Amino acid sequence: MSESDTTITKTTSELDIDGDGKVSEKELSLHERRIDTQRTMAITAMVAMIIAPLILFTPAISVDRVSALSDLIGLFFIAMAGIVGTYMGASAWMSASRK
Ligand SMILES: [Ca+2]
Repeated sequence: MSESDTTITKTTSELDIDGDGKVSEKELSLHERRIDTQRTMAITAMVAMIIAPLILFTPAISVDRVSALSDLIGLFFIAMAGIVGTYMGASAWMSASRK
């Protein structure tokens, strides 16, 4: 068994949800949907981190309100950066483990 065969077997076993040894179209589409959802979450978090400060700097939001929510705003940015960072790290780790 060559190295590429081992890689294919490992990848196939990860995609084979019901454990019958074959990757069906449904299992493949579930895998693709999961990857698409994770990418959408990371993009949404990145866009939220760009849009949130723009909204906070508009005159519609009072300084008092921003001051009152400053702890929550800080946690929001940490959470969004965590989602983006985890996605980037997991993507890099998964592409590196395939080689
Ligand atoms: Ca299967």
